[in-house]
Amino acid sequence: MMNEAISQTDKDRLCVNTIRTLTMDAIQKANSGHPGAPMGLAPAGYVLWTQFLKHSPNHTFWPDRDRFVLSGGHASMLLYSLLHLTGYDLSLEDIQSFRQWKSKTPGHPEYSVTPGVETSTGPLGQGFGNAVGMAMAEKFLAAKYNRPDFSIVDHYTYVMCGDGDLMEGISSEAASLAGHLGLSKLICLYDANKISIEGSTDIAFTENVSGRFKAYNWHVQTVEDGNEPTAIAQAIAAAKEETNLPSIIIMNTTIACGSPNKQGCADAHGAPLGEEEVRLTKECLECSLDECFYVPEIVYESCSCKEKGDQRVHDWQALFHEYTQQFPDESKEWELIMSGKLPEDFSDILPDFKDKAGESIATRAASGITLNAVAKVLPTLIGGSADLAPSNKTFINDINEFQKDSYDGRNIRFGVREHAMGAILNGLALHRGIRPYGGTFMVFSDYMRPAIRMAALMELPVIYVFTHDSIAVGEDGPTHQPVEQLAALRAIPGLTVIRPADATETAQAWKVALRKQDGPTALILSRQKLPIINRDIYPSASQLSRGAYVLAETEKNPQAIILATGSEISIAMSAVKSLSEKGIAVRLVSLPSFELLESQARAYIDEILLPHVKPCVVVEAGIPMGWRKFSGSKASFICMNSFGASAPGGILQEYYGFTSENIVDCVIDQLNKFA
Ligand SMILES: Cc1ncc(C[n+]2csc(CCOP(=O)(O)OP(=O)(O)O)c2C)c(N)n1
Repeated sequence: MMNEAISQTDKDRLCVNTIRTLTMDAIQKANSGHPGAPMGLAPAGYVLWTQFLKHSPNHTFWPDRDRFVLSGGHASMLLYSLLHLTGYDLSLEDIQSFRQWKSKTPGHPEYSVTPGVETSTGPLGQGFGNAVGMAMAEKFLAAKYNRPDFSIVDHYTYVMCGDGDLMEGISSEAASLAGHLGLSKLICLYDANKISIEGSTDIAFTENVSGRFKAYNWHVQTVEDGNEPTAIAQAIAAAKEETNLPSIIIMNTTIACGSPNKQGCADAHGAPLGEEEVRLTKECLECSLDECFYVPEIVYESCSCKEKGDQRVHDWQALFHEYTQQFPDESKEWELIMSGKLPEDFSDILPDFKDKAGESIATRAASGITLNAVAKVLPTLIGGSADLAPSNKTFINDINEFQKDSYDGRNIRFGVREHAMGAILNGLALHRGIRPYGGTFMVFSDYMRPAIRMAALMELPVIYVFTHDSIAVGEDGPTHQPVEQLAALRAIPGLTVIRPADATETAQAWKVALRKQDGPTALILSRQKLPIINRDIYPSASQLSRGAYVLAETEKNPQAIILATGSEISIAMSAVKSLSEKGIAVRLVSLPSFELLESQARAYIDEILLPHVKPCVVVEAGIPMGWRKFSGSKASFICMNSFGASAPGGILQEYYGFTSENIVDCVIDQLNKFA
């Protein structure tokens, strides 16, 4: 009865303030966290989630839900409060366990830990890039699968970000591309509270954000008082009306809004307010002082989105059912792509390069051939390169580009924006329905490393095509010659790194990458031509899936082992021949992937590496870091221990010891050492 007497404005205020009190209480209890941003963003979060966001707390993976990304992940308590209040499977007890071991409310939002969290955020700017990827996924899938009267894909992507996100370069890259592509269903709510950790943003960030986004071709609005729900609602409604450009709503907010002594102060960014200040704030907000984590019943009533969400899902399912009747082929394909599974005939289509045995092609070229073959049976394999498609061989022939007037295109032009490309690939994968890939020169994988790390952390099936993989790049010189990147990529937990030796291994590497549903894969490919191994003579390249296999062996009981990868395999093969002519029995192991090998049973690893055979030579044109676990510490390493140089690749290979003669000498040295 009492509830009916409360005006909408009062209800709104109570809901907004409950987000603030939950935030303060959880952070106080954990004795750590970031209260400022959630308190300032509470009105925007409340308005967006209860009035605009098309979501369903009971159906967290419903394909046509709006996506919401909290790019400033430190503001996680905002998201947890919204999830709890709108009806997700996130209880008050979960909120009370904020930041605790095994809780559903970790310090920063984590994908697959909390229902309703669409991506892991924390490294500033990544979420912004993810959101651009999600909005691209929506445009692509809508263009591909919608039919007149059947808009089965029709949703918005909302991203909330702060000053920190917009200071990071990745947001500039991603926003520039979003503007170019006219991603009109991407709406950014910018928390312009003018505070970051060190104090006022005036000390380092005085640019004209509005002018910047206008220049990117975005629709720009400013909400003068970001504490005013109606003004925010009007701005979101106007952003939705915009059908050509992505939108940013610059909301002038106050960090820790409501706290009498801490609002507007940098102190409130990343530390609990303190018990006394929490009490004073609750007093100012006219909230209950008696109980912590108190949520008035009327707040639950006002915020719950369960019923509305169930209805939306029901309506969508009815529409989709009708779609399956009218468009059986499309709907079958839709089910397949949303499941992430590969079509049954997928393996048959892989090139085997049998008729080319003995010829030479670069593994990057073999990758391009394989990509073009598999693209025929994988309708949502989409991707591109950071302006290096002709070099990376990432273009799918006879298929459109993904552009403003052709969202059904599968060739994405990322521009020279490696970092944003990485985050966008993650967004495409997070959206679901898409198998994304992206390429660049391997040396520039460093430019996208933070996004690769996030892909690995979230176990996203993203594929990286890294070409020009060693000093053999040659004339472009040491700036373009990766040396430490291979080891650095292998250092990322959960990233599968594969460096195939020839075209046949390259096709198999793609197969492994495409089959992998639970993590990213980096394909490490040569610029230079490499001989195609004759698989009628040598063991099948399909053994690549085990990470390592015996490629050549002169006798049953080898005296020494050579471990090599990628372009060094062909050199090692010729060394094996010379050694055998000298009567020395060696085993050459092709070891394209550490991670795949380490996932094998110990017995297999031992069978391949023969731990009792001590003499060992490792040949890889990268730093030797990481190899000792396979080779033993007394092995000989023909690896790189410095940067390369500007000269033709062949000369560099010779200078740095990547020759058959040097391998032979090293094997003989090893035999002497262990004699
Ligand atoms: C890439 C990256 N660099 C640094 C940080 C550490 N950090 C977390 S929040 C923050 C300041 C962010 O300021 P703002 O976006 O204005 O957030 P607010 O102060 O409004 O909460 C920094 C530097 C980070 N999380 N990610």
